[in-house]
Amino acid sequence: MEKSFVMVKPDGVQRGLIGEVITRLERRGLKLTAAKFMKVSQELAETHYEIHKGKPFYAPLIKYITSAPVMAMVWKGPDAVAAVRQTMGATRPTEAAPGSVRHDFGLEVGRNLTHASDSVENGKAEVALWFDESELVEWGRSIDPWVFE
Ligand code: D4T
Repeated sequence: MEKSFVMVKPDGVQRGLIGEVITRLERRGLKLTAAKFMKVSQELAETHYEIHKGKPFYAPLIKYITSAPVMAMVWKGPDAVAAVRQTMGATRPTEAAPGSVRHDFGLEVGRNLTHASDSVENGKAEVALWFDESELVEWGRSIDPWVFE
């Protein structure tokens, strides 16, 4: 089953939206596999956003993501990467679909509240970057047969 790395970014944490994001993913039927509340080091931020190095928004992005704690998580399910991206909404909140987290709570791309892996491949790489194998919890959920076909 696919895994998606999901982060409630510093603005989401400061605005008290950790529970809102978790609730939406839980209600969707996705399964929580790992979670930790943490401050992001400069090194981790730079590795995670390496692809954006050199872009005008890179420096503010690193400053923002290291400015306050984040909630880092792994969510699992069939098509989890696409499902989570849909629940979060497009990168720019003003382009995010109504009902998505970024639409419902956001305005600016530099304060877009959450991160979610954008491909299955990146999902694997991000889970490995943010979590040790020992932090991933494999568990049986009693409702699984009612959510997963
Ligand atoms: P993340 O990676 O944070 O989930 O965002 P997305 O996957 O949705 O979008 P992204 O990688 O294109 O952008 C990473 C991060 O940079 C911020 N950003 C992006 C910004 O501040 N200005 C911009 O013009 C863009 C494109 C927002 C998300």
